[in-house]
Amino acid sequence: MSIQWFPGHMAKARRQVEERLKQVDVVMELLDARLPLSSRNPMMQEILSGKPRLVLLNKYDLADANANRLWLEYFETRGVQAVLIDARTGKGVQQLPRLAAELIGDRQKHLQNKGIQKKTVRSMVVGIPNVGKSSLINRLAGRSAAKTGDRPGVTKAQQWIKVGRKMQLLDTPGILWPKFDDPVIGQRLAASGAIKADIFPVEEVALFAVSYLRERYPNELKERYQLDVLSEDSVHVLEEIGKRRGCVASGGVVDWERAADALLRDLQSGKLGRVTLEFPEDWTERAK
Ligand SMILES: Nc1nc2c(ncn2[C@@H]2O[C@H](COP(=O)(O)OP(=O)(O)OP(=O)(O)O)[C@@H](O)[C@H]2O)c(=O)[nH]1
Ligand SMILES: [Mg+2]
Repeated sequence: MSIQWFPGHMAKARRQVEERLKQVDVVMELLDARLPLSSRNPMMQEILSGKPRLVLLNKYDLADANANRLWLEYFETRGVQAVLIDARTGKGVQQLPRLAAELIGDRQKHLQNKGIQKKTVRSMVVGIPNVGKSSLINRLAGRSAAKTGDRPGVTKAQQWIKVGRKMQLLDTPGILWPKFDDPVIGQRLAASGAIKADIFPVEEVALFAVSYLRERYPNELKERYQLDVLSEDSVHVLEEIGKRRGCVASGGVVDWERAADALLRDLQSGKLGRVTLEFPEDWTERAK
């Protein structure tokens, strides 16, 4: 299934980013460390080409440490500077102003040679909904300047936020792209919590998650739900999860929606352990 977003809304979001870009020295592109390429907006790649850019793999605390290493290597071998960060606790965030300054250093020097002294670095923070843009800005600013929330669509409009005297950050609303070429991208995004629950049926997303976890993280699945054996049948596994989590309707039948919600909540909050939803090997060369 491919999902269609509202084209008018997306066109507006794109325009807003494009308009601001002229004022911006460096872009911080936030990706979700659990699904770096599925959370990378292809439209952004077009708009941002030519701007100094830092790729930040956020929520690395929720992602598999081994996969984090593989993803860093992936970007490095493609000449893209990527950094693991945890915007919630601030791990990895401290180095960002320095990295941003280094990235734009040459340009600054060029301006200085012409006698132009730029006082502030302006940076735009972009990424899909719920990836942690506002959280990162609050970390860098050292105060709660931007509203954050555990659901997509919290930031509604662009907002400049001052960080000390030398930096200004532009918070932007999360942008998803109009159509996912590959349905699995939509499923991964939904499983990670980037897509509002009403777009995909929650049971479908949970079944996708179960079959993925059974393949890549069978022990985490077994341990969390005390399952001795993992059935080959994802529906059966979800039924067992529902029973273990007490998601049972009258007559003893499993309430699928509640079971699906429970599993996805566990996955998204890290209760299943550190889980990465895609590995570099899952992608072919088309993705850069
Ligand atoms: N575990 C973990 N949670 C994070 C991290 N960064 C952000 N979060 C959580 O993710 C949720 C979304 O954070 P926001 O900063 O509101 O995300 P956003 O990208 O601004 O979202 P929109 O404004 O909706 O586009 C919040 O519940 C944050 O606490 C992180 O590095 N690790
Ligand atoms: Mg936000």
